[in-house]
Amino acid sequence: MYGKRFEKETFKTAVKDNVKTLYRKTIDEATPQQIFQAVSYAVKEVIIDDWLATQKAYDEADAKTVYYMSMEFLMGRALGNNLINMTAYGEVKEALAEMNIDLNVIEDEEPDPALGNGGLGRLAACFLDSLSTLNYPAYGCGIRYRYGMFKQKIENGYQVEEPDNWLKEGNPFELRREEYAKEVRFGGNIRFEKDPETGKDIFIQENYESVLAIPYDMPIVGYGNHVVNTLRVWDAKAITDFQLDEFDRGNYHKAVEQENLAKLIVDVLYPNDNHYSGKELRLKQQYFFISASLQAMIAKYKKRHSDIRKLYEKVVIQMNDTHPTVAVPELMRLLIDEEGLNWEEAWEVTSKTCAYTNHTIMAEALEKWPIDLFSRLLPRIYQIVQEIDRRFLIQVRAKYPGNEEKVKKMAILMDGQVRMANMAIISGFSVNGVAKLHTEILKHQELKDFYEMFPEKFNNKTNGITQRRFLAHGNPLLAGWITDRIGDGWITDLSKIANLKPLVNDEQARREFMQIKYKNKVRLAEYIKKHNGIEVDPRSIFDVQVKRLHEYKRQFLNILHIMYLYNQIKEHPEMSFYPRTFIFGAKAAAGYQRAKETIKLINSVADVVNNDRSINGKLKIVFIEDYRVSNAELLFAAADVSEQISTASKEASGTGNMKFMLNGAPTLGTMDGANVEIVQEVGEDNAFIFGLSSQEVIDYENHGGYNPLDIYFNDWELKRVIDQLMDGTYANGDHDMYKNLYNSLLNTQCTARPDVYFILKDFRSYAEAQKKVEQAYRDEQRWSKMALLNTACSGKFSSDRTIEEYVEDIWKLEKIQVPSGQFF
Ligand code: B1N
Repeated sequence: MYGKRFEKETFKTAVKDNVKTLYRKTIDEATPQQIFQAVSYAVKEVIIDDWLATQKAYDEADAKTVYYMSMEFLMGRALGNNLINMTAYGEVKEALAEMNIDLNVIEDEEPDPALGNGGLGRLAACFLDSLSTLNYPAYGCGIRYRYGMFKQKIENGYQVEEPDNWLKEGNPFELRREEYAKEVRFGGNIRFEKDPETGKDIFIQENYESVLAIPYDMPIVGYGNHVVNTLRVWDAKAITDFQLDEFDRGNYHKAVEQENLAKLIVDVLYPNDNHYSGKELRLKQQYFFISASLQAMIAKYKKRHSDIRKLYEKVVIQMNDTHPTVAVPELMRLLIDEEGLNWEEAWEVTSKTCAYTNHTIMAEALEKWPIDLFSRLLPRIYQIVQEIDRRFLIQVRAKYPGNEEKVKKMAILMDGQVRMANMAIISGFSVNGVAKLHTEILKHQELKDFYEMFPEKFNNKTNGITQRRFLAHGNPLLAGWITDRIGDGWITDLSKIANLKPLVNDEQARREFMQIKYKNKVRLAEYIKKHNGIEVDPRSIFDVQVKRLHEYKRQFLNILHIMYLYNQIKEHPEMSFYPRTFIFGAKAAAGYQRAKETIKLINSVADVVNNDRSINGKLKIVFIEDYRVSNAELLFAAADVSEQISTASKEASGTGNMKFMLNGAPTLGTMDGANVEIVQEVGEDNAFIFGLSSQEVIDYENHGGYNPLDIYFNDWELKRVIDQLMDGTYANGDHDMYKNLYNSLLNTQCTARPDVYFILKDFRSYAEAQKKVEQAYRDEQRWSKMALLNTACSGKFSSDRTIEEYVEDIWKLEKIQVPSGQFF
């Protein structure tokens, strides 16, 4: 594949040389971090040649390229993943071992690049992996945040946030590309003139502030195909030192302001998942990376093409939720003001270039910018949005004469706000949801009016995950076993994993499969011992819920049920009870009070239960600190049960659910998001489904909810659990600690609806499903079949499948073959 470059002796020499040139040290003197850097540079050197070869092949083919625009890319560590994809992991591991270096230890030296919150950002990362593996030309475009997702510490049971200084030691894989810098302008006013020669309107932005956007490129290595695409993330720098105009020269104050703006703009990722905060700085971030990316995209196009009206033949822009949708008016601006197109021409190009993915129906996540803020920050962009809106409303009124209700619902500008989703739907050629159920809800509820007007734009693209990271890298024992049994075709074609199905009836195979699961549980138990100081029994059921902390995801339901189990065990010590380990991992947005209280509750219950000797270790509760991509890989590999218990209709898709399934953990979940499709693939008997359906939830919501007191007063065991929130059992006698959580369920004083997420309503059904999990687990034969079947039926959930669907229905790309770049 790579000539001699990964052969042991060559690679060892490369590493030793790097340690020498970078640190003036011998390999024995180097620290693990220095070895990580040296190894990474050795790997990068090989990547660079393929990177060059790839870009050359794309140029020669004049290939159409997708630009995946996203505020978040949750990449996770690069070193191990790059080695896996270069099919050099084994060789390099052995080469390092010969120098007494453990590759796993070196991998742990790499900070997790965490430029994302949760599912949306991780999906973007999986998509890039698949695009490269499937030979499609692609750019990821985003922001090089100085600080990524905060590091979570647990102190006295509470979450404490610490800055994630991920660039502290330098990022060996990135490439700074100063020569492609672009200027981005904010604020000021727009002066309008007529060009004396052509008579055309000209718009001149005056009194603006500007920053310089500097791209950093990160290689995205495909699996075994020499393709290297680019993730381009933008840094900001003040422009003042070399480019103030006549009027501003010597304006010290302005220079300082622009310096500050540049620093601030890329300083930190907003740590909100599924929540819109409406901050001016966030809008600045959005426009900053979009304007820079589009300028670069157009410049690249113009190198080979003279007619900008044909732009859509060579590029397509996928907007990852509404966060990058300012791309629509910015592309219009560039085409009209910079490229000289008229409105109709620019509109044709823009509307054939832009496509939008919707990731949530949570009302609090909808981006609606106040018009005063939006127009002050982006005056020219605002004019363009007004014109898009004006022209669209003419269409609406023509189609629905006299129906001003429609206008109100569909307009972009309404009630003093800019509604970004409406703009994206109106302006793009494609609108997609991220799982079947979610897309149906979009079409028939949330976006009904738009579906009626533009049915042809709507389509579904059920999410997926990359098996390279979440099986080949994260679970090497299982990956090796699967390859022994069915060959390694599954690595690039996960549908082949269905070839494991016959093994479900092979007792020996099942035993081996469960032995691997056991070893992975031991590996996780060691991690837990080291990080939490808690002993857990790898023979107990590992029941895992890892995801962002959000009320709709219902970690609260999980912990209430654990409190209920604990009461039962205490009350009936003689009762047979299969030992269980409940594992949580979750970050709460820094300002999300109820979410933080839930973390405290989980940790407090853990303290009480884990230290109660009278229950003989039947129950253990573990909260994994700082849940992130690297420890996620350990968790999926070791899980017996996958908790996917969102209120039906609220989780657009979920992707953790797929990672558990791939690693052989049956789903305990509601009929929500992609769970529905998981059950379809694996069969109802191989999942544990409970709770209200999405239609039932929606019906209740349309009728003002339900009365949780009816349940509270009629279910004494549940009532006891809820009362324990207030009686100090888990709060050292403090009666107020969980007051907010208690009120969210029963809420007798507040104005909001009580139990918005139907926790009490679903409690009994959840407890019964948990009972069934226990029964199934006791039957080793049955459980091993179920677990193996989950892995064998996970083929659909590869992001490779998802990407092929995007390509076929939306992007229309061609596969480009890349020769090995080793001769550069
Ligand atoms: O996107 C994932 C889905 O699998 C999840 O179900 C969905 O919850 C998640 C605002 C979001 N939707 N919306 C966000 C993230 C950050 C932010 O600032 C919204 N995340 C999702 C992938 O499709």
